[in-house]
Amino acid sequence: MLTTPELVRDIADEIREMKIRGAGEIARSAVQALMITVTSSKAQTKDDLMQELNTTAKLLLGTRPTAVSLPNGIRYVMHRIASESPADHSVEALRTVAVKSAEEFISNSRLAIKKIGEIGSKRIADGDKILTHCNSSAAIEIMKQAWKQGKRFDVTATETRPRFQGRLTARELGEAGIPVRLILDDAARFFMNKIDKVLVGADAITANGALVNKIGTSLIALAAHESRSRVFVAAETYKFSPETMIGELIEIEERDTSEVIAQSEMGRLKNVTVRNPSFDVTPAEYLDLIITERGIIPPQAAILMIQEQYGSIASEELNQYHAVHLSEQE
Ligand code: RI2
Repeated sequence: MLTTPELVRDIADEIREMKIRGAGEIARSAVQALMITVTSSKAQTKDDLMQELNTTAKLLLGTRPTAVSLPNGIRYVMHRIASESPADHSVEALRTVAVKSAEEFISNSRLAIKKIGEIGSKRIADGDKILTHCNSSAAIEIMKQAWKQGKRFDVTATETRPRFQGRLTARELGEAGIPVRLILDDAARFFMNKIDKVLVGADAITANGALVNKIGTSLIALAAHESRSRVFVAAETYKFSPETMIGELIEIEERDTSEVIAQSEMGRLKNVTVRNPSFDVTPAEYLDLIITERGIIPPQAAILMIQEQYGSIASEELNQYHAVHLSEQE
């Protein structure tokens, strides 16, 4: 039987190694890790329990830097603890609040995907030609619900190098009965003039309505813009970044170069360096709309969504979790 820190470390390792992946799933797993910390802690005082929670939070925040769902999930639980567990409450009361809010985040985030499916499927029409990139559970839910409603369309899925998440998408849609064409990432523009709608997920939405998503998304959006194909983003509201409202930039994760080229082959190349950014930024003007569980918004309304959700959280608190994040990176 693993001890709690080991279980939590396992979750952190699996997120880092992308055994657990997808912006929504890493947030749910991070919140699950907070819950494991609380339920198996032997702490007798609130201070000790908070210290353990902060250690877990730091560990998780240092795993993957781009998807803001992860810090937002952690913030959700920590904020609830701070606001619903006043100083005179017992350590047990703190435990109860932490578990309740973690369970709430996990179940709300799953419900959000279903709701996005419901709302977004209305924007899929019979006969549509859809292109998707990477492997987004929210985008897939839209297509699956539209298909279940009897709409008939086909999907072009990019393979999504270097980790080929597009194959997962192709398999899942194919198993749902949806016809899928799997293509090289580089073929996106070749097919774009036949595409009606590009539908992608999100790792982060910034205050100015830009989309941070899997590397290659911005090129696809550019090709869509040229062909006048629509670009739809499926994003739960916890993918919106409050830090960007107070001037922070989203950090783009750069993964190991061995994902691009084997070390042995690299060793034979002279004067060559390799770069492997995992995400890129698509400006708001290349996006048509963002489908959230609370409705469809134009990307320019992202700031309103952030203000509505985080208006009650003081900027010191946002800074506090950002500081935890940064100190972990050093
Ligand atoms: P859902 C993925 O990141 C992709 O960038 C995808 O678009 C995004 O998460 C959202 O996925 P990665 O973990 O939350 O494969 O919609 O790097 O499932």
